[in-house]
Amino acid sequence: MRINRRTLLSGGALFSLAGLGTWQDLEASYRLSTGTPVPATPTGQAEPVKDGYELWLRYRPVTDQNLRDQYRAATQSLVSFAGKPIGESIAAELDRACEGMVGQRPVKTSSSGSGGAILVGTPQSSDMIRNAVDSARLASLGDEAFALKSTTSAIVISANTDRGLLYGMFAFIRQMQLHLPIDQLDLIDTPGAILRMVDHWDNLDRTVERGYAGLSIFQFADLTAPNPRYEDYARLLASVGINSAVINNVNADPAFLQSSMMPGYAKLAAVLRNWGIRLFLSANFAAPIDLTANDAHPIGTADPLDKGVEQWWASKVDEIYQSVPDFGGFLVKANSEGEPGPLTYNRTHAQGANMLAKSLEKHGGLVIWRTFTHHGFTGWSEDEFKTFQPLDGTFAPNVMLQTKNGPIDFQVIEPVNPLFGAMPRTNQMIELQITQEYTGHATHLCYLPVYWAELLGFTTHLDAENPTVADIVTDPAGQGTPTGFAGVINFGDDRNWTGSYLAAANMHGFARLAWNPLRSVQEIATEWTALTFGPHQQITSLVVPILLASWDTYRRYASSLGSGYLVRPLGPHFMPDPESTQGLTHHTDSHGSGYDRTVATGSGFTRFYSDYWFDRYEHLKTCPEDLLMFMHIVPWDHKLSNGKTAIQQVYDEPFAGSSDVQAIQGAWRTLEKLIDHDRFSAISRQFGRQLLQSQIWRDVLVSYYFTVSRIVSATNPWIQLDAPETPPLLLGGVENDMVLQLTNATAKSESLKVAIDGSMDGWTSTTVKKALKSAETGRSPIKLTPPLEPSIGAVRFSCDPSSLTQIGFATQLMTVTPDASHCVFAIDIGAKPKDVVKSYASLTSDDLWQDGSTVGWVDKAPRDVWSGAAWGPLLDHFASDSAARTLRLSIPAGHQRAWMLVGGEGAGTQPITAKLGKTILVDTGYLEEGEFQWAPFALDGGKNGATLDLTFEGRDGRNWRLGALVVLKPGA
Ligand code: GCW
Repeated sequence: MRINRRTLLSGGALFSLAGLGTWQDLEASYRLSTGTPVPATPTGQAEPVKDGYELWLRYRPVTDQNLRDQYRAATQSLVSFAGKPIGESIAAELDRACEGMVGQRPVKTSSSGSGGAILVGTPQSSDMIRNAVDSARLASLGDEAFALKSTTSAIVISANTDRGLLYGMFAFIRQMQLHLPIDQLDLIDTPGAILRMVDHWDNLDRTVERGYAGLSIFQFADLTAPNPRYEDYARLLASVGINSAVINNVNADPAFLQSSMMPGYAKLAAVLRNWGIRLFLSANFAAPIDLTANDAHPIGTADPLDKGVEQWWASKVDEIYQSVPDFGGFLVKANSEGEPGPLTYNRTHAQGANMLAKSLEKHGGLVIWRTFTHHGFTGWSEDEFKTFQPLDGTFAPNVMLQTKNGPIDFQVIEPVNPLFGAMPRTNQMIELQITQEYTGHATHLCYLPVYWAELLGFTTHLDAENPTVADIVTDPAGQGTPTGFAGVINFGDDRNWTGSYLAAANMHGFARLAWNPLRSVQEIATEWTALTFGPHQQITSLVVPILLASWDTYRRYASSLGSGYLVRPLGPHFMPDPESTQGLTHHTDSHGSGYDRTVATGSGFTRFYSDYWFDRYEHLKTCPEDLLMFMHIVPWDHKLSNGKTAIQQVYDEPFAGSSDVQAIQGAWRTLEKLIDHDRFSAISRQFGRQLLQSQIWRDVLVSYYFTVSRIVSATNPWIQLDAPETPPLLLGGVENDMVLQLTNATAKSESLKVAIDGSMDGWTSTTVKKALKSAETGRSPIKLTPPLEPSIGAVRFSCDPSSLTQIGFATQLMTVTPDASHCVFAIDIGAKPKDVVKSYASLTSDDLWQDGSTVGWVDKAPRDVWSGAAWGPLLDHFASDSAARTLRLSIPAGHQRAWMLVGGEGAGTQPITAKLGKTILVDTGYLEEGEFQWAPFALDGGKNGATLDLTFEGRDGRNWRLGALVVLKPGA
């Protein structure tokens, strides 16, 4: 079997995949065909769903009576020859599924009787099975293949191993979940990739690097403690064919290898083993130094050629296998982004990997060595290839190289990493990022399988066979060569696992492509949608196109023409900030934009590909247009195949992408009757947030490109309100002086009248009048009065003439905090007096409560921290601690409204509660990275005033942080 998808990485091809017109068409045609107006209120007709916890393993009653009768009749009994422990999982899952869908559990018997039976076993285990399936063919397909066959009296699920049976069982259940017939089953299936792995970036303290769904599901402090979630996790992954899990971050704390962790690994691995999943660990290469530091004879080096180091690893590995006999091996990030590695000792990556491989070999373990290395932005796309390609053929047989799909870092779009196929004597794995670090976190819908399928189908043109990336990372010839897919998983301890309900589609899609990279993405998306929302044609016909177009929609507003890395490098990688990477990842000026990676004049990256691709990538004229700015600095007047100039394209695409989001939002609303209220409304809210964010991307990028180029859009000229460098902080309830920077990006002179938009409740402003010539920028003062109550978010301005297209007028992010004159307390927390917001009090770790104070920390104060993130005043400084801390306040009589400011990055995204005694005043829940929130609560000073102790605390002893506290005067 040779995979022979032959597609180019080109935007046109991708979008046609969805087979759609515009979203507006889609929504209109839906309404036309059904005659259904958008309902205003939930009807309650949809299936009830508690919380989305089941993901794609929902077993809802089959309502069609005929189908239900058919399923019932076919699942009367279970005859299973599967061994322990997987056989028990199979039986339990069939019970769950049949009970849920047809209201009966199959009776366990030892031979099939007259009623319909599910027969589970290898061809060797029973004559009936042997006769039913093509056992020779099945045998040739290896350990994980399975066959499903309907006979007159039984459903036969057969495989060569228990793991194969497990996958066959899930495939059978899926038929029923999708309401498909089960009386004609006749299929044999086998996975493409040998290792189908999820990589968790979970830390010991349960934070998740680039995680947007809460904390780690793994309770690392005590993995032996029972946790039903582990089993559900394993079931969910096994059901889509995942067979390996790396449970900790590649930025690995050496403590993960401490002996005290072993009992926990033994417990967890046993749960995973029940579901055919092998446990792997990320290992810190310097663990021998760290973990022997307090010994009588510390090792003091991690040099892979040092005998002591080698012995340390060998005995560590033996120790792990004593607890976890089927331990999978180590994943290693070495000499990358500050992680230790063999280069420190003048050894190669191969020497480092092979030393570890030796200790794992006798146990059947693997070393998965990441190739993601770079030395900052200069040469980022070249470093990895130059470091690893020359090492081809020098890695031990049980080493696999794990390579990110592209040469940079999980951008919206990148070319295929040239290492694929360039190391024919090395085992290669592809690393994809399911968690959406650069593709919108849990806010933007961005269905990545569409992109991944294109990457996997990329033809390398490296030799006469012309393998695709999929060929390289699977085992098309069935030779058992280690190959694989690793996906950086998006699971966390949020009840719905992935933060956003829709983001679960990326996990499902990753696994399904790892199983079969040739499967149509449309089919995969349809399967997920039907499993998640029920197999209703009306739902799939709308949701599937939404999924399929969503990556391209995101690409259009975030990465037109392959312009990449337009976010602040050391930030959360969520909001656009093109200026922060100017000169690093793009060179944008009045002539053009992009990055020169050509041999002729640039970094030479294009030469890493086959001649076929080199010839195309090297030249502006032949380079695929969706990668144009990745490979070249593209002159603004460069003509594209659609007849537009490059500048016109980077102007038009963000407008189109953002209006697609609006159309998607509208289309989604038509599903209100068909989807349970909780998920329907959560997803509606998500699309609302995505719409604002897409407008921010559009406004920031087009205004940036205009500001540097001063070229007026030929099709859709606009006027723009330029965003200030840091979001402003305004005082509520009083007049604030601000300066608006306005740009006329139209071809004519314009007289503009700008004021706060009438839809901004409680806000007033003066009106700015500004006459600007074409392409002119000017600044004007404005006086702005926000309401007293604190708020944070997008502020809208109106502009006359309103017929002009307006950029930036609805997307200015601002923080409002009440003017101190209206407050009992207006406290900027963690900031020294010199950094404090005007008229606010500072509260630092020095301010302990004393007699006569009105506010102060009791006993012990939290730390003062400066984020260094340039969020702006009030937001940059905060107090933080992992322990609960108490703030004593002396408040006047009466009811008072109070708010605390939370948010930021890292610990700022964690839930924080404020308590008064035992009463919880406020619990913030998790926040998005980079998000801030004013969390409201009420205080009561009684008749005579009161001294109150507020205790601030993180969830499960986690770090919390607090940026400000305001208490309004009674009646304010
Ligand atoms: O650039 C990045 C991410 C890091 C990540 C790293 C990697 C785990 O921003 O968060 O670290 O890639 O893949 O190693």
